[in-house]
Amino acid sequence: MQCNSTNNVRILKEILTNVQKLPMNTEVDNKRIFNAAYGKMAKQSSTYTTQYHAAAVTNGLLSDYSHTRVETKPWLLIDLGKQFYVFEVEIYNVDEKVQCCAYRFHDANIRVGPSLNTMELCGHFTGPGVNKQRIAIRCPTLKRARYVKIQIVKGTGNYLHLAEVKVWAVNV
Ligand SMILES: [Ca+2]
Repeated sequence: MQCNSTNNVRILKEILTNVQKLPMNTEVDNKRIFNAAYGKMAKQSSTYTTQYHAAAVTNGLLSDYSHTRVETKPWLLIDLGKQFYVFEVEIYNVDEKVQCCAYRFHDANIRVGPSLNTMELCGHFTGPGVNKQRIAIRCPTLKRARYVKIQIVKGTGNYLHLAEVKVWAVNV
């Protein structure tokens, strides 16, 4: 019994190690991971005022924000400029001491794709968000993508405002 139990633990450890390796692809194991969104172009479905431009989410500062007008399904789109292997989208919610209403970030789909008509779901955030929350959305598999779209898909009277979005990726 003792021997079998030890053996089972060893087998279980091997399985867990292999499962943890699954999301990674040997093609990218030795490549450097970086924030492919930094300094890149961004658009949003509408702009509250010019102070709250979409590219505020890719400027590396947590002190400024993108901000749509009130809509049913507001969205934010980041153009990485070329294709990368994307594996995680990291979203920084607002600081309520500067900007109100972190709860407004909720029920959001995070989609990625090589073109605007071939977007796939990377993950979903139900929320509602809390003050200065950092939300890491790990795609279930590596996604080859140039575009990253964040869109609130539930409810009405929604604003989308975020401090920063990092797109962790490796070069293709
Ligand atoms: Ca920012």
